[in-house]
Amino acid sequence: MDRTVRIIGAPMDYGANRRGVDMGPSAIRYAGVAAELETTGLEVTDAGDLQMPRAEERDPEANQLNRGNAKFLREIEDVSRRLAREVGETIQEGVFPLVLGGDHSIAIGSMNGSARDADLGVVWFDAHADLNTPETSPSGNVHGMPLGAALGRGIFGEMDWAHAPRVREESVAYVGLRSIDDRERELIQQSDITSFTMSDIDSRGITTVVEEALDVATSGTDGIHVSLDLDWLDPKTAPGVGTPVRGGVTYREAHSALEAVSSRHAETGVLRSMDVVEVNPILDEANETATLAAELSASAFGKRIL
Ligand code: NNH
Ligand code: MN
Ligand code: MN
Ligand code: MN
Repeated sequence: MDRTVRIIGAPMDYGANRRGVDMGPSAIRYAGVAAELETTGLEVTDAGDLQMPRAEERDPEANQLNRGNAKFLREIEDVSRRLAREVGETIQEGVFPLVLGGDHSIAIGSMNGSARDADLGVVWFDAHADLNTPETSPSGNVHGMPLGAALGRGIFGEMDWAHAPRVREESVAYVGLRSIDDRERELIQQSDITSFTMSDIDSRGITTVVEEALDVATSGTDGIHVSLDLDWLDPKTAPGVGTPVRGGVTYREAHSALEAVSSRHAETGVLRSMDVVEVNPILDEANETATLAAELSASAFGKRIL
């Protein structure tokens, strides 16, 4: 890859139901993400972390801005706005933004920033669909809503700007779903989103599925955003995540998938932005999940394992 990568830390944990995921950016840096990326010949810079309001210091009245049962929308709104600006400016400079989470609510900011100057396709590697809205969410956790927000599907109140009109349902592909809420299932069926579940991977193989997901996301768009939720992997391989779900992809499948992303980029230059989310080192064994996050980031940028 020709580009410079800028690491942007987004130590957000307001979107999930447990603490610790705010340490994700430190854990992934500690696992050597910059050095991993440099082995592919890329130039890597680090913009540091976005400032987060600390949970212990937050305004107890903040919940008055909630919509439906969405929790901490004020904090998430503020962070998303700043992250969107930073991602947008990074791309304008010709630099590639690699956003380290933090919980998956940060993808609201990443996608919004990346879609400012482009029709944006999205490949969503996740056990979960993250298509809830404040009206449909069973948990109120905004990390289950970033695609709902980007696609303009619910009423997010102060955060309705998060609707990114240049992200269209027909350019969004899920890979590896295995935990979908009932209302999300209906939303997916009514939508033009393409969904590849774990059973699609079982029957058709990771390579075919990822190639098709890339076809969906690249067709009729100017570029793609890749969102990698570490709970996409099997919890035996990636235990350090807040919401583990059995039956995820293996180490080999994960690498093969991200290598397919980098091959596609090498052919057509499609990759615009990426986030790596939900690493929770508190729940981890010897920083295993962050190490995997660092390695998979490098695979997405051209590192090869034989
Ligand atoms: N769908 C559930 C919810 O909305 C779980 C979302 N959790 C995730 N998503 N980790 O990737 O709360
Ligand atoms: Mn997710
Ligand atoms: Mn998930
Ligand atoms: Mn829309």
